[in-house]
Amino acid sequence: MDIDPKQWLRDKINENFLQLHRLDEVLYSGRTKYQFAQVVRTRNFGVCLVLDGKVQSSEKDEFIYHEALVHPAMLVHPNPEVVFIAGGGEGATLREVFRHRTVKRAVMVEIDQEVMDLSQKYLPELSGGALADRRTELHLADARKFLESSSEKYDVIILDLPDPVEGGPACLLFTREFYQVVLDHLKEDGIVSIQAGSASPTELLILGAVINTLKLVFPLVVPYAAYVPCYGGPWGLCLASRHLDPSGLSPEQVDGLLAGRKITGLRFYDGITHRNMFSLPKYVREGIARQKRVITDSNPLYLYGT
Ligand code: SPD
Repeated sequence: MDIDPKQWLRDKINENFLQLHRLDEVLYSGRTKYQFAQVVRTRNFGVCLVLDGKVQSSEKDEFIYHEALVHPAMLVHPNPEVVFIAGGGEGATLREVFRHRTVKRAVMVEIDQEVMDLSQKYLPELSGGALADRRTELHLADARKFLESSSEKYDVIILDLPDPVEGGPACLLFTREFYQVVLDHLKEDGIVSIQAGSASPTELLILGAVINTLKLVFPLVVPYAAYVPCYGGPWGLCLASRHLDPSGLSPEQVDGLLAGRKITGLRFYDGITHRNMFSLPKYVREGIARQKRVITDSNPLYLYGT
């Protein structure tokens, strides 16, 4: 097959595995201050934001990732009022956070103004107006430096980051030192939700290492996964807290909690989906248990190949 780069976007999953998206149009392509950004219209997934060659959000399936990242943490928290989001420049994580009417304030810290501008220009429906919500407090900054320089504590912290691509802006947001900063900024009942890399059988290094690293800092770490087609496979997520564990909630309990918060309009997440996400397949449980790697500032872990 001809893979003319003008006609195909290559998302390099690893050195031996490319995911190709047929392109209808390149809407933007250029370097921001922090990363290489593209906005493309693909035949299969519609408009996509691509950072350092990796699809971050697609028009057609972004709801899966963003609902999966946000709602388990928000629902298991008894009363999430103040939420912190690291990254999430498209505004879709913020959109999902505001489905919870308990939220009084959402502090979002995104490093890359150009990513936010591109998302607003080409994918405005992802934020759905959430960036202009009066409860939104937006900061253009490095999320780690922001937290390190503040003493505020949050009910829920959501790390909506790109993969730890070498030279990219997220590498030091996957380390033990950063996770300690996150714990220090969680209230007693607080919980953090983290995008934690692929959950495909051949790609479990990052997920396993993130879990090992979180376990050095947090009393309770609960991994789960959702299949996100535009990421090329099942995607790993993690919840970490002092004592909140949503993994045992039954479908009826989850649906009851959603109804109690008057949340409607979800396309992915409900009680049955919750049970599915927290029932990791055997190969994932065994694969992450085999990983011994821990991620530190002095020994960071980079995504294999970019
Ligand atoms: N391999 C792509 C993983 C992308 C995870 N971050 C997505 C950010 C979307 N808000």
